Amino acid sequence: MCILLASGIIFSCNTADDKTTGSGSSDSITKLIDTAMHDNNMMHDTMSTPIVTAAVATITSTYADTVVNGTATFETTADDKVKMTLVITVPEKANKSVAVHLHEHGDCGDNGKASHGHWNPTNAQHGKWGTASFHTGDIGNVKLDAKGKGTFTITTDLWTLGGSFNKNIVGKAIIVHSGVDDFTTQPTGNAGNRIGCGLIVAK
Ligand SMILES: [Cu+2]
Ligand SMILES: [Zn+2]
Repeated sequence: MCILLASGIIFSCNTADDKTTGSGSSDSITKLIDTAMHDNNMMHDTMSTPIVTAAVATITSTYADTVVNGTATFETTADDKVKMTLVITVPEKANKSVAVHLHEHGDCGDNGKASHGHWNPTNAQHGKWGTASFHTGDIGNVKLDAKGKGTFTITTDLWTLGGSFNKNIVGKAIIVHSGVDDFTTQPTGNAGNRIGCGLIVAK
C-alpha cells in the first residue's frame, strides 16, 4: 500500500510486513522526502520525530501593544498520556477568558497567522474538547483572574511528544487568542486575534 500526499511526501509501507500481517502498521512506515519540496513547515509537520519525555513552549506576545506571557509544559505520564500544564498571563484580559489552541505550523510570524489553522490531523470539525467532534488542537478557553493570570491542565492520549505526525505535538504552535472560543464557528471558533504564541520544542 502506498499513499501519495499532495505535499510531495510519499509514505511507502513496508511490503514485507504487509504480507505477514495483512495490513501496514504505522511502525512499518518509511518516509521518502521529495527533494524538490521547499515547504519546510510542511516537512516539519509531517515527519515522524523521536519520542521525548518532555517538551515546553514559551509563549510571548505577537502584538507590541498587548502583553502576553506564558509557559506550556508537556510531560509524558506513566500511562503514556501527555499532560500539559499551561500558565498564561494576559493583563489586558483580566477577569475574562481567552481561547488557546494548538495550531498546525510551528511558526509564530505575521502576528501568529503563520501558524495557519488549528492542528487537525483527523479532519474533524472544530469544537469543544471531548465532544463528538473537535480538532486535536482544540484546547479550549482559559479563565483569567483579576491579574490576568490563568492556569489550565489537560491530560490526553490524543497527543504524543514526538512520534507519528497525526499525534505528535512537538513542532506545533500554541496560540493564545484575544477572545473566547464559541466552539461552533468553523473552523476557528471565532476566537479573535492571535495575541500570544509559542513553539513546542523538545526539552
Ligand atoms: Cu487558535
Ligand atoms: Zn479548532
